[in-house]
Amino acid sequence: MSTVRSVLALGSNLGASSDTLVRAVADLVDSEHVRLRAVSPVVRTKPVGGPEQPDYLNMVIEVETDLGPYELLAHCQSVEDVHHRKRTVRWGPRTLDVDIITYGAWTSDDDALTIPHPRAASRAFVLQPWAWMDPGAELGGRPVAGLAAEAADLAGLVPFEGV
Ligand code: A4P
Ligand code: MG
Repeated sequence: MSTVRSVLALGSNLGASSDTLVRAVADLVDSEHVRLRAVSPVVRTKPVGGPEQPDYLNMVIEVETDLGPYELLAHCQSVEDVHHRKRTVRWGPRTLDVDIITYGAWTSDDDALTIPHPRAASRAFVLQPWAWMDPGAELGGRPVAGLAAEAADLAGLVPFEGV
């Protein structure tokens, strides 16, 4: 069966965020269709956009999957739901957000699933943990580490040392 490598970005700024991220990674790979390939460090980040809200914890993982892209999106959303994600304010605080950043070399401009994620290339909270996880990673033909270095929110990012 053919499989695809996909980078997923996780974020949380409500509740016990550190525990939520650990449990969400376990939930995402608790499927015979999804294998964990790599895990980034967790970073603490200043919120980008949206209303006044707490700092986030962010991380990325790389998985290998035989799910199609929309099946993977549904899987990610079901894990958000397990963690009581409520969709009220766009870019508002959340217990858990799981975004698909890349899905192999596949691209899509569908509003329901835009791949690569349309805002990933400018967000240090995605790019920096990704570059630490995979120093050779590229996005849109550019090194992820270089994109991270240029991202406006890099100054608000620090490694998370635990609670
Ligand atoms: N959707 C389209 N493409 C994708 C994709 N590649 N991955 C659709 C996941 N979903 C995708 O998402 C809204 C809709 O986007 C979904 O129905 C899906 O079909 P959502 O998760 O319900 O809403 P959202 O997360 O509030 O919106 P959005 O546009 O995904 O927000 P962003 O751009 O992800 O921003 N600051 C820091 N420091 N850390 C963060 O993690 N996150 C955000 C959210 C803002 N600021 C942040 C952080
Ligand atoms: Mg989202």
